[in-house]
Amino acid sequence: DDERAWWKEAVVYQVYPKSFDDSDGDGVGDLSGLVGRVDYLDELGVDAVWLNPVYESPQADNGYDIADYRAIDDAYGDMSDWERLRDELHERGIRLIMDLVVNHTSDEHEWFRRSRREEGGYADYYHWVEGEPDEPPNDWESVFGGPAWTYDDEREAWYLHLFDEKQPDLNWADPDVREAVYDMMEWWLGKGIDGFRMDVINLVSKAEGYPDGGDSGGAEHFMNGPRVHEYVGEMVEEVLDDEEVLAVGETPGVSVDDAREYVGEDGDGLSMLFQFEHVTFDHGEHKFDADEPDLVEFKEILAKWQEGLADDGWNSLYLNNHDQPRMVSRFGDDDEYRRKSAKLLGTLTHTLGGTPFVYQGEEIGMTNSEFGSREALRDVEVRNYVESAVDDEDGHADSYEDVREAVEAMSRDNARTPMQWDDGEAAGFTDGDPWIDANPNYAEVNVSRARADPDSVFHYYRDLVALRERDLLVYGDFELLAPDHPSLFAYTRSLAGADDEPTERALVVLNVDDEPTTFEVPADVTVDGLELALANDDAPAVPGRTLDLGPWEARVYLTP
Ligand code: TEU
Repeated sequence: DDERAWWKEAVVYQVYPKSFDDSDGDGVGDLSGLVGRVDYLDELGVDAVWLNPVYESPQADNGYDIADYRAIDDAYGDMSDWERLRDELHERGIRLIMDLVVNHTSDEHEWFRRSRREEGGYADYYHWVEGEPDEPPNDWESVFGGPAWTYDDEREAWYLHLFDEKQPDLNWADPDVREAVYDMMEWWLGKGIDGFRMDVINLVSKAEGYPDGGDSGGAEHFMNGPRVHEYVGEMVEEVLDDEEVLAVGETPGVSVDDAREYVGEDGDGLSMLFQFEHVTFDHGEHKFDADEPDLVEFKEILAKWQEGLADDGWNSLYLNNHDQPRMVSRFGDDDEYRRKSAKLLGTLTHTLGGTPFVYQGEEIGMTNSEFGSREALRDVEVRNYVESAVDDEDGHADSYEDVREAVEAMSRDNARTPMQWDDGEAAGFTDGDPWIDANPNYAEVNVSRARADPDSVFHYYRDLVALRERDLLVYGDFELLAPDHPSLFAYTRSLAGADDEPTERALVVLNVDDEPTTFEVPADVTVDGLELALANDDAPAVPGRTLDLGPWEARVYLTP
């Protein structure tokens, strides 16, 4: 579907409020702090903000455990602060996308309280299974480790939680649950939001009878489950049938074919998905057993998604978010070539087809941090992992030191260290004690310094965001060049005119390596008419047929 839409032409900025800006000195980021930074987002030039959860929550999973969907958690401020944020963003033409977390609630949600007491109408709001207190109903595993079931003494039954035990899964088979979710979504749309990012929306349907999963941990019985398209399609029909409203589904484990069922012409009607293939291919047994990412495989995956959704559906483009390590550490070079590789990776996400998502701090080349002791860790996922690896009888490690490198490489806490505003205490994030330590490199890596340096990642990102004004980069066809080249990521984009002849062309060349690379442009790629639009190094204004690229050099050539 080649229809235009604002969310196809947008660059979206993801704000993790807990770590963005703390205005009241309690060490936790808040909405007022974010309001004070809206001009910064405007200067970057982004078109929309995706705000991670700010709803009432006991913070077992940093707000992905919601106790009241219609209340702002005190830690972030109140509803008037939220309305001020909405108005400040809208005044600058920046849209606001809220996080929708409806696969599960907090166990402190009123619904769960009533459900465990089997109070009228709420008894089936969650997945309850009778049984002996020492024998879970099946072998499903939680994403955060351990069994996906907890025995509740009050109701004397097991309840399902694909994540933490404080995040009981809602039972979407109960039509009252679906109606309650749709009512809440309508309520937020009524407050003037511009869309939703839907947390693990492809997990909401669980196979009847909860059959054992064997070595998949149960995933085949709840990932893209039996009624998922009935539910998502109904949600779109009931609440989201307005093209102007962005609906981005977070869908771990989907293939391109699965994706089309959610976003394709004949699909459920979502706008786009966050798929995970390019951010899990380097995992071993699990994320804390990861290898160096292989570029050829990385290119293959991204090209597959470019081609796979080219004519049916739409891609999101991201290398970073609050669940992933910092891209410059994972896919770039966070040492000698930090800034250059950060610009190269930003060039990739802003010149592929789809909607680029910039995660807070990515635009100044923030890197992974250090977690010298397990006490420095905050995230439930990594704390559970360290406990299972080090403390448990059958754990594979003798001490934290044995797992520290893997933890520092992949922990979600890497993405949650405070946004680095300046070289003051705690990187200017808070006047108090930050809830998580700032990255030790904040004196060098911070917004204030980046703003003052015309050669910074920040100013390069402003140029990238401006470059996205070109339909060529938003809607153009993608073709990967040199697929087997071990260090070069090169591709063309082209926009055909009425006669199907390309009227606008782009050639993007990225040297993903700290060694120089020479690229012979394939004979069937036309270089005349191309001019340099953006580069992270000195580069010839027009491309020859042989391009000599320095370490981590990125160039965007296009027809003006
Ligand atoms: O993440 C879903 C999810 O699958 C990720 O947790 C990912 O699988 C994991 O980090 C990889 O090890 C969403 C939210 O983005 C995440 O922050 C929440 O923790 C999770 O759902 C539960 O709400």
